[in-house]
Amino acid sequence: MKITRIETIPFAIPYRKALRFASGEVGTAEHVLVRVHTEDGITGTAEAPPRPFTYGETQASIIAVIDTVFAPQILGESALRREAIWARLTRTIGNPTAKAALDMALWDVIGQSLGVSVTELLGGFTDRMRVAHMVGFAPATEMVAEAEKLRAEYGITAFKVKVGRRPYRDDVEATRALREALGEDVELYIDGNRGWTAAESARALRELEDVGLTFAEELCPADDVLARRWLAEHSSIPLYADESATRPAEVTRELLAGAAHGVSVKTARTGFTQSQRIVHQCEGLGVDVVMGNQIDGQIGSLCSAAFGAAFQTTARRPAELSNFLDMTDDLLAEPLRIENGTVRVRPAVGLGIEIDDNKLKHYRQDT
Ligand code: MUC
Ligand code: MG
Repeated sequence: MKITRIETIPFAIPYRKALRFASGEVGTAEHVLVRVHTEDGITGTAEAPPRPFTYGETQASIIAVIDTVFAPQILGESALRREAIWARLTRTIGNPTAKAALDMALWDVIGQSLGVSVTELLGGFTDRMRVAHMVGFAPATEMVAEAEKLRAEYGITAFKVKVGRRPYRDDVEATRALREALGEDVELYIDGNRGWTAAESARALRELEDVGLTFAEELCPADDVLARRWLAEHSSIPLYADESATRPAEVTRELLAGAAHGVSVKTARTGFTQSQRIVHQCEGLGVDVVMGNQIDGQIGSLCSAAFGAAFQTTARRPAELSNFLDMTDDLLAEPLRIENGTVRVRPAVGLGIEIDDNKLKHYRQDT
């Protein structure tokens, strides 16, 4: 199962409505399709979403690092030697979504070669994931209308509310409006993308105490080390680490620092190999996880669902899998569907990613 060729294809698909949050916004999915070809004719597929505001990667940097640094290190190697491949990739620091896409494409190759799905290969806990939807910045009435529409059309009953604006009271009002409109049965949690200071976060959390939030994610920057610890000690709502905990070592640091009570796992940045390590690390420590969203397209959401369904710990709570719904189109031949608030894992070998060639031709930017 020698790796013979690696393709990196830039493509751009516009969103109907941009997703806005404290660290940036995404109005076009300018992603990279990564394909790993092997000598037996098997091709593994994944996508890398550049998020410069979170990881410093761009579409051009992802293509450059894969083509010029990673591909020469792994061409000719067996796709089964994931650990050897990982050891080579991690000689280079950073570039998380480039590494993750390669890793997921390798798992796709292995699943196809064994005739099993990646979910079964990883653990096979279940065949579906409940869905949580991220609601981006907008006037409160629009945020409420979006959540109501997603509940009515797709049966989604868990929502992550983007916060981190100034003044923080705007976000408190929007979150409260969502609770009032959606009722007590809906799950709500918030994500600040490092937009507030610890003091602002503490005031906002206090004012949101009666809103019944499940948890609050990344309210202030990871570099505010003591302030985050102080916040975690004083918060009655559990705090989750997202962009501060993108590697097992960072997970350890955030948890031992007392800065977080739970961890967001994103396959877009830790692939399946590193995500699995983080999940087991959290299980061993008795720390909860949530399957997060890197503003993934359908391919990335399918990968995230395939991983989340593999483990009891990740399948326990709704996964953020629905923001592709705001894209005008996608590359999958058979679109990903959300029904009754759930995504079903594809009953296919590998990841079950089949690309629509006409769509790829239309959206790719390199021809
Ligand atoms: C999230 O959970 O933060 C926004 C920025 C990013 O890195 O991911 C998204 C969603
Ligand atoms: Mg987040």
